[in-house]
Amino acid sequence: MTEGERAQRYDVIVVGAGFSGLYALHRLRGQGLRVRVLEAADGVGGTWLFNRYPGARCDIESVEYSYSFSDQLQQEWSWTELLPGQAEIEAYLNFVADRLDLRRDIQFDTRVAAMTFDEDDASWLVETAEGELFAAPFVVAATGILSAPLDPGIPGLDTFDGTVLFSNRYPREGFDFTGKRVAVVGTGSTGVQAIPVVAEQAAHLYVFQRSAAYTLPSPARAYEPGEFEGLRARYDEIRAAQRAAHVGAARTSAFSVLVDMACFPALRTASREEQLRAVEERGVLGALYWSDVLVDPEAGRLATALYGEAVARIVRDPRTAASLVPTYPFGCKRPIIDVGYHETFNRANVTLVDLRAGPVQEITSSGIRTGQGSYDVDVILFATGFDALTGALSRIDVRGRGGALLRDLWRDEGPVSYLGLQVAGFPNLFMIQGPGSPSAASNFLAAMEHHVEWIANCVAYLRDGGGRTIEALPSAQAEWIDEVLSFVTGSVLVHPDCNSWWNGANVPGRKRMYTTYVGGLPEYRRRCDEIAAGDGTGVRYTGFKLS
Ligand code: NA7
Repeated sequence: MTEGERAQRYDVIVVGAGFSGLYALHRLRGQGLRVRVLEAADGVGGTWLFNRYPGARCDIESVEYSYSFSDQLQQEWSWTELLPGQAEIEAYLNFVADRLDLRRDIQFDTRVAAMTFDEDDASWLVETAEGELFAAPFVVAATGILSAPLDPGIPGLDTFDGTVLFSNRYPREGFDFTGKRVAVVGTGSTGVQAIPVVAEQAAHLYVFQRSAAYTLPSPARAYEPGEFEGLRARYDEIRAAQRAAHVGAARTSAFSVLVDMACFPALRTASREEQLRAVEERGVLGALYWSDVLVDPEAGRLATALYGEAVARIVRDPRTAASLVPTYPFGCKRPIIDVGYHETFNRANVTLVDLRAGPVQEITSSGIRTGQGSYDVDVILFATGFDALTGALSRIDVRGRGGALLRDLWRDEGPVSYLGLQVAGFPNLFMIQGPGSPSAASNFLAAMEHHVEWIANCVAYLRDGGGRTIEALPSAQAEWIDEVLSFVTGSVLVHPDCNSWWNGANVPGRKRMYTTYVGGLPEYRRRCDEIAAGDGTGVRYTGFKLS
């Protein structure tokens, strides 16, 4: 018996049961397809299942960070907070899975290890880590953009006598930091959210900071009585505004700051008095809310200095305050919003270890040794981020035409794709939020729903006689990546001092390349629709080869 004959056959295999995988299942199943979702975890939720660290919270408003495709779901679910916390999002995804009866087509505790395209059969053979085989003409990789944890790679971790925690694999039962000496390593969005919460419990908290973060006060709060009900009655209007918004979010989000800045005067022409007044009135926001900060490097430098002044008004110890000022321009990393982050450094039980003064050298049995001294702790919480965008698929042996490995292609050429939906040489493999799409620079939910619908329509077209395979043309892929890069050339997003998961520079050995489409979701949707409609001669899916 060949592997193909042994395999369980479906019309579509979906990898992952997070936000994307659940909607892909619902949509494709609704088209009468036999769909199997393979999920490594024991429940639904994807990234939101694993990232249960203290303070984990979404930075986009709940009424926009939720499915819009079903008014029934919208009307039946009640959000309790403006920016939903991890637990509420996990509960929401379980509600959706139950309400849409999705679990019967999801196989949990099943990690996909390899996917190989069988050119003769025009189908994918999917092998799990447990040795099960599945085959389907189509695979939808709903593997998430922030789902492949990035290990810190610090020597000696296995010698540590205390407890090691990872924010992106946080224990389901939680962890009590009370009375413990704790190290948090990493000050990205995750560290910035966790640090104030851990500080309230720990006997002492050491924050190991490699790069300082620009962080702005979060508007997180519970909804007032009746407030959400008022919003729920206006979902049509809210979703219409969201659809028209450049980033797929028209209300409060971490992105609003970038949009709001444009409404303010220029920093370069502001008088010193105006600058100080801005900081006095709006704190750190006053340092950054100027229209020229993102577009004029000199204004960016002034804003960083002003941000330092704003931080120094909050953080009492001048050395700590100075350490909390970034050395790269604002806007080149995803904006971070926080609840009491800077204030936390005024606590007597919190110490900032600025690794610019001496990097981490090793983990010892009793703690962390750095170039500036050793720190004995009971617990180390790593908030060191992800191998984002391409990491999850790169960890699977994805072999396309001629046995080519996707991870090798991305290693050599960078994270290339056509529309972020397909990669040339990998027919019938669809990605949700692949590199080259608006994913990381948008409201993931809005971008994801569009991708699922585009893919579902494409599969329907093929099955209706359009062809057995669809495959991005290398020329179309190259042109698309050129276009994606053209949006960011010379911008703060490709600043050489900026190492982030947005450009892959946070992963040792990965090619540094910013390939998120920043032309806006409405324009991206228009382009995708235009491509699907074809060139007007009856040939659909421009830039793809259908056969
Ligand atoms: P990020 O934003 O990638 O942040 C990771 C942090 O960890 C960042 O401060 C890193 O410093 C730091 N880091 C990584 N490796 C090390 C080592 N080895 N030693 C010390 N410090 C290290 O990930 P997050 O999880 O915070 O957020 C990711 C996204 O999730 C976020 O943007 C939201 O969209 C949700 P660096 O900056 O590289 O110097």
